Amino acid sequence: MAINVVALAGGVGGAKLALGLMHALGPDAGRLTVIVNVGDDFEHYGFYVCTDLDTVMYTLAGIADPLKGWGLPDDTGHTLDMLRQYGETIWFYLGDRDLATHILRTMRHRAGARLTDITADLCGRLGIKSRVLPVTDARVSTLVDTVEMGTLGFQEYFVRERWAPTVTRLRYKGAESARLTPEVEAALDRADLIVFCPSNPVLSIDPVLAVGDMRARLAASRARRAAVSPIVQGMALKGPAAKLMAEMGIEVTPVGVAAHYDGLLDGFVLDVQDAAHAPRIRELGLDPLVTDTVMKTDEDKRRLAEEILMWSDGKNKDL
Ligand code: FO1
Repeated sequence: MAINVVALAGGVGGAKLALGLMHALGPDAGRLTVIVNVGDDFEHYGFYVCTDLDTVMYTLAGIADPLKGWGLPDDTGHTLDMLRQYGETIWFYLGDRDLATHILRTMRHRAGARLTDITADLCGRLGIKSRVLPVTDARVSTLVDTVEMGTLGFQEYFVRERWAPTVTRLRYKGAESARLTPEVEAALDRADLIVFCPSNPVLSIDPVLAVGDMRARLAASRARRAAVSPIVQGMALKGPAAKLMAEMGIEVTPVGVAAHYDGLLDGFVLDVQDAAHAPRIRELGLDPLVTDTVMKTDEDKRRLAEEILMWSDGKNKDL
């Protein structure tokens, strides 16, 4: 039976599972909607840069840099070289080919187009069959309060400071007044399965949950809802998730992640290496799916996605 799937995603980790879901759905790839974080978006040299949207878009189009997971492979930095020649300090890499995306997005946004429509157009031109939606068309900015450097913008914290400062609080500026788009609302209403990708819970998923009535809609959804742990063996698969969770007082285990999403899930996917945590996941009232969650190859991504699709269908409930 064909089902409608929604994936909530941030950047690289989320994009990997989104790709697995797209492949697993095969001819039904059009039934996948990826709802993407916009808290990392910022304006840089006048360009409207949406890193998570681009990472998901490039990944689903099969053109993302396979090593970094973001940007385009073998991109050149001539524009940045010239900026350096002008004496600019370059701390954020914008490749020459990647700039094309920022140029088109910025141009169309200045002309009044919605981020949703711009993204749909870019994805269409790249031949992506699934839908990629920003969670909102409003501007939401993740702000990072730190001990050492005061408040930093997300990319200043993440890229310029290489997530070294100690975080005391995260704020998602603009999220409360932002509204979900009608496209996001419709996708949630139609969904049979909602997957929280293994993205950073506090940096990537929380800013999605903070928009409008997202939490209430997820809590009330009739869909099967599962999250995939980005924490394996007490470590983040990528990036600062473990460091940040510790700094914010969240237990750095799959149980900590599952508890963080309190009231929003039916199931929780944790790695075989963390199988010992399954009973505590059950104690939270969640159905644990213990499997290989480390996605190295496209086959890994597809297999994990297939297992989640089967779980949602009740076929491997007791795993
Ligand atoms: N990440 C880095 O660590 N350094 C960069 O210079 C950088 C540039 C960049 C440009 C475009 C883009 O789409 C992503 C980029 N990223 C870079 C990744 C990005 O900062 C993070 O992946 C996400 O925002 C976190 O999910």
